[in-house]
Amino acid sequence: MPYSIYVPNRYILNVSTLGPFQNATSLHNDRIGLFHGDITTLSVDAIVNAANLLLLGGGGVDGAIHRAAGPKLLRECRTLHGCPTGSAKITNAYDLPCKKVIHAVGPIYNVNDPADSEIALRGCYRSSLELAVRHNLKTIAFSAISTGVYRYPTADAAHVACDTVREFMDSNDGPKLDKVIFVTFEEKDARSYNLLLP
Ligand code: AR6
Repeated sequence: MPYSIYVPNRYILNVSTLGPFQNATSLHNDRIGLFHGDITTLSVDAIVNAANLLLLGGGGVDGAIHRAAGPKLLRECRTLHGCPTGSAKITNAYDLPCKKVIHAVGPIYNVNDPADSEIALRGCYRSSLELAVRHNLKTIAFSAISTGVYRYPTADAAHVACDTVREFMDSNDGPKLDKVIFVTFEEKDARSYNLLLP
């Protein structure tokens, strides 16, 4: 079924034209999309921030989300008292066009223990999806958690993201979500997701 996202002042993005998800059925393909651009422009139910343990803002996508949401976001984040790595917390979205922001804390990639980093990254995606379902949110857009200053290799991170989302969609809670969108900002991220979601 065609599905569109309203991108303010820009254009209507039709994500139904996206290609198949590797090892996935049409059940997955129809409900997973890619968007190349700024996550703060998406009027989905929830966007997922790549935050840090303190949840008090920062650079990268975290900085962009806080700038676009306005100072009330930081005020609410202060009441959350941080969040452990591999987990996520939810706030209102204030001046952003989406309804909620889910703040996920990705791992700082550990070259000496990549398995540990993977467990934490999977935790981010799973916790965010669980929060979305708990709050009755149907459309969720993920930033490429940990692939910036936290240095998680992009292709590995994209694989973890796709695999965890597919697993969730196959779970009992999976049908409660209408659409999951992976947002790529840099070319390297776009290339990795294009390979997985040709
Ligand atoms: N829209 C979508 N994606 C973006 C945007 C944007 N506006 N801006 C950057 N990205 P990073 P991390 C992509 O470094 O690695 C912060 O200071 C970017 O290209 O933002 O999880 C936090 O406070 C990259 O692919 O997050 C933490 O301290 C992805 O977002 C720390 O950085 C994630 O890059 C978290 O590091």
